[in-house]
Amino acid sequence: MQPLQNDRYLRALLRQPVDITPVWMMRQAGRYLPEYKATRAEAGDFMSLCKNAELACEVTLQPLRRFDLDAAILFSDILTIPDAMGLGLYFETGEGPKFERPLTCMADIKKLPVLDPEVELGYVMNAVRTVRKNLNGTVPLIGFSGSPWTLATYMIEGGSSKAFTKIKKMAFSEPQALHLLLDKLADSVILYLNAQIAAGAQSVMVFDTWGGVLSGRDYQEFSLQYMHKIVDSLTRENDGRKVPVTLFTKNAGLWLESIAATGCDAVGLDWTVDMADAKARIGDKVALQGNMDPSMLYAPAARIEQEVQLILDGFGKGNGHVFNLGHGIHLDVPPDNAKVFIDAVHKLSKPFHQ
Ligand code: 1CP
Repeated sequence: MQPLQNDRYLRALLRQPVDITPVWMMRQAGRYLPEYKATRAEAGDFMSLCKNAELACEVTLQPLRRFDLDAAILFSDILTIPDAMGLGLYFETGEGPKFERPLTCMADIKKLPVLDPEVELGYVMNAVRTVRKNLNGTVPLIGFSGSPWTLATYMIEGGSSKAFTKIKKMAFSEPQALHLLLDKLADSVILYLNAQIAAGAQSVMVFDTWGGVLSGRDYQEFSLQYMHKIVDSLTRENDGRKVPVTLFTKNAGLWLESIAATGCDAVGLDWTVDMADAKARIGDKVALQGNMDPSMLYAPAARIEQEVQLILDGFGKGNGHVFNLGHGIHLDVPPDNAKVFIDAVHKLSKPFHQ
């Protein structure tokens, strides 16, 4: 395996010095890129794209050909685990992911199989190996999973949700059923992420997109507790290098201290958090990833650059900042605006590392 040429991203996650602030974008491979749409059309449907290692590798690399990104993220989806558990994932045009057989009760949850990710999710590991080979040591590869809570929302709601009434009904009237599900999911996520690390992922991130719809107490009980278990059970070193772990809960600004206390290396921040405030609260324990509002990418170049400067000023001097958007890039953003953003981070961050 080639030695890593650009390790800024891994160094920043471990709060080590870097020359400029590393940057990548959540959902950097995807529908805002015309070349993605072309490859997706070639693959047929979305899951066929995920299951084809060559095409998954191609779309992983597409944003890196356009932009000066400091990391690649594996092209896949968080819903691979529920799909492998047999829930029947499908996509309806314009409506997002859906399950043919959502979970409704304890009996459904008891029947869920324990996954062997090397078998049922072997296609993900093949994609990791193919991407690592093709990256050829240029930048590190990020592996990822959904959090148990976020995966459970899709498995119980049967797809995307706004009010999360079905899963909350289970949480508050049949908590032992939901805890059994979350426990099974946490075990699967641990095996899944450790398999990605063994296959070559150089850092891993847990996406808890929906943890922020809970009260503080319920967040601890139904989401953070399980992410804590995951952090405790991951392989933290591979090939002589640390494998940093990032936890991202959207809308979790009130709970940063407890997220940092899990022992993760980095906390992902959405744009509702003030960077200077987050640094003062947890910057001595973890690295911070974020946090420009993805809608800022609709603005003129000068406004994007101004916002990058404000966030860099907020973090200030010191180690431990990975620049990112506060959530995924929107699908109608002009790719040139993403380039303005990425170049601005590199150009404007130099003085903070002298
Ligand atoms: O039609 C298509 O091309 C499908 C759109 C799409 C894409 C491009 C889906 C379906 N997933 C993905 C890729 C994806 N999903 C990545 C790729 C790597 C990257 O470039 O970042 C990642 C990391 C994800 C993770 C993901 N999927 C999350 C967590 C992160 C987040 O953005 O909050 C979630 C919640 C999903 C579920 C999902 N899968 C797809 C869609 C459209 C959704 C969101 C549905 C919803 O809003 O509820």
